[in-house]
Amino acid sequence: MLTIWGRASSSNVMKVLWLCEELAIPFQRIDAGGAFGRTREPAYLAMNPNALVPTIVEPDGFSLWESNSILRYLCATRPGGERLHPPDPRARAEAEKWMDWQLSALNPPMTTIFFTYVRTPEAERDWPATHAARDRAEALWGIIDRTLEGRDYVAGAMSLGDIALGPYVHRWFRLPIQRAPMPRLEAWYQRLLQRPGYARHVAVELA
Ligand SMILES: N[C@@H](CCC(=O)N[C@@H](CS)C(=O)NCC(=O)O)C(=O)O
Repeated sequence: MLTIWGRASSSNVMKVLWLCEELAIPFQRIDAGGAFGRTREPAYLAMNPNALVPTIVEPDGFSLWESNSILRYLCATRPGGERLHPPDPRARAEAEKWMDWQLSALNPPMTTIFFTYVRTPEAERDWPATHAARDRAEALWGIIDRTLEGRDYVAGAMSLGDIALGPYVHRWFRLPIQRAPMPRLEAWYQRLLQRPGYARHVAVELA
């Protein structure tokens, strides 16, 4: 059976758990990272020298880190994966650009906002940085809102693009921040909430 190392509160672990549910992939999860530690133990570092989660391990010992690479790998190796990661080069690229954009553009401001409200004691919060990050994130969510004009999912059909972005849109709508109205973004979030894997693993209390 597939092993997933990583605490369930990690956005990057959530993506993998959600995909496993979408594709009915059996797995066992082992808590690691954050308060659970373990990521600096030699055995973990041998699998993932970044000391981050998630890491997956196949029964034959093959291991892989970097959540979006894990999503691609699971789609390539499990039945039904092509449904969420189509072989057609253009359809695939449409989804992959959102995966790269999540890592490079969206992740930095969303991490700043999330850490301020959820992981940083009030006295230590950096408000100028948080306000700048909120502004930046709002501009980025505006890009998604406009992309969703006339489509249900970011690449047209449901894809790994939606899975990579899903944890962050939940945080965007749950954090106690100001948000410009974005009806298509809200409708997409509501659509994701209908998916059992998203509801179970991603749309959880912020921690
Ligand atoms: N780009 C990496 C980032 C991994 C990452 O930053 N993971 C965070 C949790 S979301 C982590 O391990 N933080 C340290 C910890 O939990 O101990 C990925 O997508 O997998």
